[in-house]
Amino acid sequence: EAHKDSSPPEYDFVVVSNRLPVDCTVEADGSLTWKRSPGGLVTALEPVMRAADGAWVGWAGRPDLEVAPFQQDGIQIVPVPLSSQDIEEYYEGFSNDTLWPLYHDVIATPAYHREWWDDYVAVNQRFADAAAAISADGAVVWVQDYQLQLVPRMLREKRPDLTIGFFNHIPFPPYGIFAQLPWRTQIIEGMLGADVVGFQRSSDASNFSSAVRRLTNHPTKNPAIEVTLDGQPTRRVVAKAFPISIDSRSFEEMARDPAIQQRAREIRKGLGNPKTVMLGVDRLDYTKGIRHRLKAYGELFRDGAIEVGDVALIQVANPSRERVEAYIKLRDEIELTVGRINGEYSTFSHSPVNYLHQGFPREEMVALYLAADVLLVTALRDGMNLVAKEYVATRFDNDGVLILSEFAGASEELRKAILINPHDIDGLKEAIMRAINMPKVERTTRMRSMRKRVLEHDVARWSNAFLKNLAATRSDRHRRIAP
Ligand code: GDG
Repeated sequence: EAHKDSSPPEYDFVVVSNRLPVDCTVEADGSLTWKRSPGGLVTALEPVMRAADGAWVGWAGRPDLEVAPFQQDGIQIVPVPLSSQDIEEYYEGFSNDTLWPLYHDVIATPAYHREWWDDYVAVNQRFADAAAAISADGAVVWVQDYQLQLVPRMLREKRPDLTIGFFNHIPFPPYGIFAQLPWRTQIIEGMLGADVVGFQRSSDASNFSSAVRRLTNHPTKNPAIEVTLDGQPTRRVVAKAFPISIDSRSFEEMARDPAIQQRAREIRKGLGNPKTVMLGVDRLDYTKGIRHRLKAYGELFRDGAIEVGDVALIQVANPSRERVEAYIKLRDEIELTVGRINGEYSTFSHSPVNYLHQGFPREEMVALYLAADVLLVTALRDGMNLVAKEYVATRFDNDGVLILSEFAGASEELRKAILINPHDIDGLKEAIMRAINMPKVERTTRMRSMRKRVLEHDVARWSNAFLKNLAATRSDRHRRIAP
């Protein structure tokens, strides 16, 4: 589309997220190159972007980087700069050391610092301004996740013509926990700037509605919230669940690639072809229950229920938030535990745990999923958990056993997994033994049913459902202005 040179270009569909869907590398000569980061969200939104003249607003992942907007693979990229202080206060601080633990049932203690909050407000305003500046009249703007909860309201104040969506990728906590937040009312009012507020599970949506009832005078009637001003209703917000998913077909396609299947065999061979390969794939995060998993696993060796050589666990712990104190401590604890288990039960040729504090290419991840007889998802709290869905999508052979925490959003859909409470170590041990010994017929029945769900409910279906609800609120709004 042609734009006048004097005015900034305007877009009909704008996505706003903390991170852009591209990664930047600085070349030897100092120039920047950009590579698309292959997340499900980009894959799902790409067709929408192409069809609707779309732009993506977000941070490029490096401090103090001022880059002009550019086009990448048909998506207009609009970088928002963050200073090292913003990274410390808005990102590592308020987002990842206040909101993240608070929203995950205070598994770690949230830190409350007024300077962090001030910077969170300032950075949210920067994102809102950037989105407001490039949105066409009546555009649809979709804001993503907990780092940007104030953006919907800030945008609406500047641009009442916009249709605004917000999706929270992580859980929304019960009011008794949320109430700790000194800025709880501002957060709620910030999110209510959106026309549709989406969550992973219906319990997250109802926790949000309770917080609205406790903190504001806006009447709620699920899933609607009537936002009032001086007691007069002004507009209607819809708060409901839209469980996110993955680009299921692309995982299945990769799994059908003979080179990746060969790689899966090599991985098993490298482990000494044990009877059972178990796998964990997580960002190294205290919400993922990695310690609980290791505890159960280690005890099974101690009990003599499993033996080294017969069973091997691959634990991929993708480095994450490495400057936040709780993550530094967690890494030490996990590595101590892994060292103890291996020290105790390794032989010269085999180790119980193959621990990898590394990230891998997607092809390697798919090979790992194919190589694993059992996938362990033991999150103490997780918005959805895409790893569980990726494992299922990969297993076109209808084999493999998923052990899945009840506290991950995915457990609402993947009912045929072995569902566990990760706090119950004995229960977890039983689940592991059951997975190891599960007959092939049962594995197939369960995997088939889970695959049906994941292949039908993919990420495109998720974004379509959200955007359809968003479009419906727009027509509703027009009706209400001119009945
Ligand atoms: C948040 C919510 C919600 C991991 N290691 C590697 C790698 N990964 C990929 C996985 C998966 C993604 O990262 C992780 O997604 P999860 O959903 O499991 O967890 P979070 O990062 O905590 O995501 C979560 C999600 O947002 C979406 O709404 O489900 O609940 O916490 O795709 O495959 N990918 C590659 N190498 C790795 O080493 N290539």
